[in-house]
Amino acid sequence: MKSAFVAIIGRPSTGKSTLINQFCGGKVSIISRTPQTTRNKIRGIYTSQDLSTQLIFIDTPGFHNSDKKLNNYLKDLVHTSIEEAEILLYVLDTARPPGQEEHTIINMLKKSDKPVLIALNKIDLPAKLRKLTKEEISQLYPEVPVFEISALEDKGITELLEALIKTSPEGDQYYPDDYYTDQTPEFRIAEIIREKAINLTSQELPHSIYVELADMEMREEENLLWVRGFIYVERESQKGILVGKAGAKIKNIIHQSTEECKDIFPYDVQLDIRVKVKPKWRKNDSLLSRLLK
Ligand SMILES: Nc1nc2c(ncn2[C@@H]2O[C@H](COP(=O)(O)OP(=O)(O)OP(=O)(O)O)[C@@H](O)[C@H]2O)c(=O)[nH]1
Ligand SMILES: [Mg+2]
Repeated sequence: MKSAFVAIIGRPSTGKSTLINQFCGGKVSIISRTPQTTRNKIRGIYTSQDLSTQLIFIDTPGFHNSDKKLNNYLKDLVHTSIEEAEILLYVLDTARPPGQEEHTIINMLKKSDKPVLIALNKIDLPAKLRKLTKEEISQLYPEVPVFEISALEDKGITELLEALIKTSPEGDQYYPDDYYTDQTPEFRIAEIIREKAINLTSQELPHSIYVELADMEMREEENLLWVRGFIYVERESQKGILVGKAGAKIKNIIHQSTEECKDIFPYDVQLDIRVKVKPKWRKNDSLLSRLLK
């Protein structure tokens, strides 16, 4: 048996979460166009009995050079993921020019002395900048194998997976065959709600949102999980945006979240979700250390 922890590292919005979902064949990690959507170390599991392999992928927050408090927590998660992993998968977005962060990331990866593979993602998009990214990356990091992929359209994923398996050491199977994530229902539901809230609002609001569930109750006779939770924002005006006219926006967030829960859980999920204001939560250490891990 081969097994390995594989940390997926890269700048915000390069497609790391889309890729982990593609590897694991299910929704493990939430996705949005807004940078810094992922705020946790998210495990997704790929198991192949035929190939006697289990890979445990760790999706990480997009690495961004900023010293704001929340960002420092996110950067710490990237660092600890690199420490915990045996293989590092570095994902770049070929539709954007390589950024400042590439230098910091490459230095981090080189320092770790672990095997690194590079995935150049979004090759389904026009190839204008792809050559530039390829040239720059092969200069900065010449010895590392490079794979061109589209996480969205499932292109080049099999080849990348084969290379990861080749790189994996012998090891034990950590999770049963049918596991594709180790997340609790509570965490998954909160993340789904956050994804819908991000995707149904624009620009600045997503960074001000966090979600916490307060109560859950399994009603066996109805095969229903009842959930009460809160979407927190920083200001009254943001609360207005999230609630929407006559509650239309929050109703839509609840509706879309409930629909998605149907695809994931073998029971119905009923959501009772309210919006609350928590000023300056992004500066609150005890909250951040509870939320971001
Ligand atoms: N065209 C195209 N878009 C992609 C591809 N992979 C991801 N995207 C899009 O890129 C955006 C960001 O995707 P995510 O998977 O959330 O990116 P991420 O790297 O996890 O982002 P953070 O968690 O913020 O660091 C979303 O709009 C995705 O649909 C791809 O292969 N092709
Ligand atoms: Mg992500």
